[in-house]
Amino acid sequence: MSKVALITGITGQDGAYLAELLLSKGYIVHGIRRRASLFNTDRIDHLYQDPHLPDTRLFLHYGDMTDSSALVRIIQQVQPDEIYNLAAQSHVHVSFEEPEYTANSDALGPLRILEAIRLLGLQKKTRFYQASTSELYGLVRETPQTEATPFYPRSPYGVAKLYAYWITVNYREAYGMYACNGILFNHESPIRGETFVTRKITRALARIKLGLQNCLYLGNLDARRDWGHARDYVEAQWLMLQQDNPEDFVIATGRQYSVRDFVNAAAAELGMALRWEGLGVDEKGYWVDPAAADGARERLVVAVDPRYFRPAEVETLLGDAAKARAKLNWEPRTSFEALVKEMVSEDLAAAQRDELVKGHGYKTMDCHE
Ligand code: NDP
Ligand code: GDR
Repeated sequence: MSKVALITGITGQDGAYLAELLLSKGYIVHGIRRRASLFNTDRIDHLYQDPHLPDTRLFLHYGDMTDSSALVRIIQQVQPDEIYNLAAQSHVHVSFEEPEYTANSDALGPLRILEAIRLLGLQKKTRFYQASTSELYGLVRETPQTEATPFYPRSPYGVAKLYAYWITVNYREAYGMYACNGILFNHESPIRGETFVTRKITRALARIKLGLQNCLYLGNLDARRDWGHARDYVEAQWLMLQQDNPEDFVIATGRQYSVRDFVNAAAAELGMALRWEGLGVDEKGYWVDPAAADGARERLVVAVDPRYFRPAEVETLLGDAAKARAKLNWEPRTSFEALVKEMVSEDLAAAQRDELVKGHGYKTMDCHE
């Protein structure tokens, strides 16, 4: 008998990689998607299976983390062996602008699912994974961060995820549920949302290189993160639900880079060595573009825009995944260099397609967030 999994947030970065992984393991996969005015299933279109065929193993349901009745209906219908709660308003900066909505979807959303499991009498059958985050550490108290490091969130997103973390622990302890938190550090990929800093950088630099965009505006270039690959991290999510006992795990690479390092690595991958000038808000990155119309003129390609500063910043994160290594036998497989290379290569290919479209007189879209 195939196991049945339910993924909230299946249309997001992790949801797409996890759905692919679970299908490859023979699971029947159900996903919750939101109604949108445009198609929002781009990331999972390659996994689509004709629902009219008898051996279909991927099913999508309309629902929302803010809508308890829809969540109960779907869980009752699907009777999942495993629920992966990945859905969230996941943008830290946006959470300062939409704090109440962020709390509703990211804090109360997981509670709604846990309650649905309990009220439907599924607490012995259904295992629950909560997408917890290194943002819980916020103003870090020790480095590197482990499962025992105290939390100090710095954004409405982090605070909402703190509630979600503890309600997951609480339901595990109170009702004996198999519920666990993956405390995942930043993980990226070519299908990372375009407004997160890594993807914003690889996409913009590829477009600048091809003359489709002039400048990349960023916020805090000194922020330091522990960046891994989403493909590796969803494997850890699955492993956490396959153990004898539910536990919480840090998932990280143990290597740390600044945003500026990421810009330099992506630029180097594109053959654009950058020269930096100024400090803080004056900081700018120049590139000597050999193909520039007026000879070897230096072009401004990166500038700081204070609009991207956050009201409270998480300056530095570095994880220690020793527990996951020991108990889950999990290791990150993708290096920082390989991650940057893969992201740049896919964004360059996309920019080349846009160049072709533009060459035929059509307008292409820019992304400024
Ligand atoms: P994405 O932003 O790419 O995906 C979020 C998903 O949640 C999308 O499918 C989105 O739908 C869905 N969603 C958002 N709000 C709702 C809602 N109210 N109801 C139903 N669905 C909703 O995030 P990632 O894939 O990067 O991250 C997955 C999870 O892991 C998130 O919870 C995130 O907070 C957490 N996390 C992520 C890390 C990372 O570095 N990527 C690190 C640590 C934790 P739609 O496509 O319609 O927008
Ligand atoms: P983060 O990721 O906030 O860590 O949350 P993000 O890529 O948004 O920011 C990382 C760091 O880069 C700095 N930064 C910028 N960030 C964005 N988005 N845009 C910019 O122009 C920019 N310039 C500098 C930020 O200030 C920050 O310090 C991600 C999300 O996936 C969360 O859901 C997840 O929980 C955490 O990672 C772990």
